[in-house]
Amino acid sequence: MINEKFHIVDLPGYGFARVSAARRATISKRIEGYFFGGFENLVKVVVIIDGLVGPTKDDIEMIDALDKTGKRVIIAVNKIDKIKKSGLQKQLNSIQEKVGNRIMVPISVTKRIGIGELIQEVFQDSL
Ligand SMILES: Nc1nc2c(ncn2[C@@H]2O[C@H](COP(=O)(O)OP(=O)(O)OP(=O)(O)O)[C@@H](O)[C@H]2O)c(=O)[nH]1
Ligand SMILES: [Mg+2]
Repeated sequence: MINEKFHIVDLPGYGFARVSAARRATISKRIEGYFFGGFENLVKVVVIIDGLVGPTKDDIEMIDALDKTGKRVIIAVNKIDKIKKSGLQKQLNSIQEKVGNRIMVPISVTKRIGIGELIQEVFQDSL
């Protein structure tokens, strides 16, 4: 809870944990309900993708589906510390091409790169 105004909620990824298939299905349904159940208080979603891997089919599907609901989507491109400096711009351009005209913030959690920019995007118009 932030400033008694909004919540930041951390959800598990689509690969989530090494759990049973049944448990996985339950979690999956809950996530779907949370995103696609018409929950109006949910206004923004940060989709964290792996910068080295680029957007997976699941990432693109999730981003497209969220877009359709009218939620504002921010794509955090994480682990950019793992990309060779000389190839970084090329990789970011390639990711941008795949995710289309959407807000994308390159970050590294471990090297603390882009965190300020991401916070800026998350809190834009909400303070
Ligand atoms: N090199 C590098 N490793 C990172 C970075 N961010 C996270 N990791 C590593 O990636 C692994 C997974 O990180 P988590 O924060 O657990 O990822 P998550 O998306 O919350 O995972 P789930 O909740 O299980 O979906 C950990 O070993 C982290 O240390 C980063 O920016 N750079
Ligand atoms: Mg997690």
